[in-house]
Amino acid sequence: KQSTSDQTDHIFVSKLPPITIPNNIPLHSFCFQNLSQKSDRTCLLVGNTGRRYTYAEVYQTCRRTAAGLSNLGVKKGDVIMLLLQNCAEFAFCFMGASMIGAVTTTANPFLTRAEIFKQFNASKSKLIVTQGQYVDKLRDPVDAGSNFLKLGRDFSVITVDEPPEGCLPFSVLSEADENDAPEVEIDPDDAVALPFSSGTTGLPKGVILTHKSLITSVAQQVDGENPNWHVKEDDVVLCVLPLFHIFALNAALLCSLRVGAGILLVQKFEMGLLLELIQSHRVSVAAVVPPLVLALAKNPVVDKYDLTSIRLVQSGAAPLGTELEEALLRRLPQAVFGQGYGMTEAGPVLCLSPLFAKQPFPTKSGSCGNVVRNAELKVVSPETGHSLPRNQPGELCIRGSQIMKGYLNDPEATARTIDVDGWLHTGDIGYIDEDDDVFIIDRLKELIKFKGFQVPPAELESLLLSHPNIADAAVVPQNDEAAGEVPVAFVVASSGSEISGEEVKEFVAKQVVFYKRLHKVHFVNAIPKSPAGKILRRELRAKLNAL
Ligand code: 4UU
Repeated sequence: KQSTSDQTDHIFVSKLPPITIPNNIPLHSFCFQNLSQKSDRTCLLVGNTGRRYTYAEVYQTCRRTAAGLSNLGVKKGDVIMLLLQNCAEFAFCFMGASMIGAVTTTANPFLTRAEIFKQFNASKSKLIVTQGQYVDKLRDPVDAGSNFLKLGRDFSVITVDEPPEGCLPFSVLSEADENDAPEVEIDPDDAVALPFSSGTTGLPKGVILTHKSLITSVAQQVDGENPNWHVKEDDVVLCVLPLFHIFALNAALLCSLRVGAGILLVQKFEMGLLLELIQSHRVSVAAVVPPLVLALAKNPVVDKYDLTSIRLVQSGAAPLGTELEEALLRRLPQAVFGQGYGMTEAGPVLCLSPLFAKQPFPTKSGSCGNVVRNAELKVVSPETGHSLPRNQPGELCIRGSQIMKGYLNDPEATARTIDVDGWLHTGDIGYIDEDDDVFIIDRLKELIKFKGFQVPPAELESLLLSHPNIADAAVVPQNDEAAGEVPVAFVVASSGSEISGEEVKEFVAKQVVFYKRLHKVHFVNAIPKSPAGKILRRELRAKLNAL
């Protein structure tokens, strides 16, 4: 991207004063700082087993895991893949890897085998930590370009439960001698996390988040005299959103570790069980996505449970309507409700409701919050590239030490996203009003969000084009009550071929994780494109709305 700065740059910052952020230390040191003050407190509480780990136990197990990873040959700069539902071992591996300067790439265990290995190969992962039930997907040799990879021969698989044949038990990590972990020098700009995101365009890419980025993001939320996300050590934070996504990783795990709060790990979303756990463990803080707000606000079973312990609810990852917010507050009148606005590449948090602060500021319903402290926000006109004053919608851009270092092995995509002045372009259209409240009103980028999950149209389009009976295709979002958005396809059949909408849907469904499945297929004669060959997505979305 070219520079978008000019003499009259409109730059917005937080009302909260800037703070000093210790982002020159490694992430694990930051999260476990002041360990002696919290060592006996509950750190992780595993919902499905009831098992509790204190901060001292978690720290020690992370150190053992660091040694165990090192014993398996993982070195500084190497990548490990976590293919896990929420569990304590996720935290042990993530922090253990950090301790030896290794990097964690996180993936949804529901991904198909092809999706998993695309990420595995792109990230050059050395090993996979998963659950026994997913190992079959990892078994047959996979084509990694020129050579075939085979489980046990070319990469190790460690399972957190009973290891199937050829896999290692988790004890190889958790029961290693913590003194075996090598001492490594960690630079603040070294990578620590490598989540995958399609960003504003194209296929999923590795997002390099460094020690400095994640420390900065966490500090922007929970540090300072007036923390913006005022979670305290006597809070019990609900972690039901998947830790493989940046929202839960950052808001539920890293922020909670920093402040010394308890983290309730919920393995999978099941309403009755979730409510039971919230009630019995007196959950006080919850990070949620709009579909979960919908369930909490509308499901009659909620009335059977005592949820009065909840004091803070943060919704993020997708837009939330004001009606739903009001419905939730009728159910949880004692709670403070607000939004967080994040993006994997942004480190992830850009905006946070000022209602979550220790000394809160008022805000408006429907706003995704105010820009976080120690960061700059600007709104850029997609037409002119100039920054805009208040109340004028444009592309939201953010600058600060929290943003990603770049995409893995993709300097072009990095340059398209972070401009020469260091501004990260989000692809979201929004504005900032006279009270600093930020509103997101549209998406400039291709991305589709199904219940907060990323659905990259480019990935589905390339799959569709691989079908012999499909000549051209475009995938766009259609609004959906329950999911927010669902992917639908416009397809041009090859001349003389016959293919039904059902066949197209099934062809895709077999190859992708459930949330990327097509909900509808429209056959057309041609896909509208710009002279440069870009799909005119706006036109297709308008066509959908007119149907
Ligand atoms: C409208 O969704 C995320 C991260 C969310 C997050 C993280 C930490 C929220 C709060 C928090 O504390 O990341 P991605 O990369 O999966 O998707 C990013 C995109 C955004 O660019 C935007 O289009 O998801 C959409 N999005 C939202 N849209 C994220 N939050 C919001 C929101 N309202 N509050």
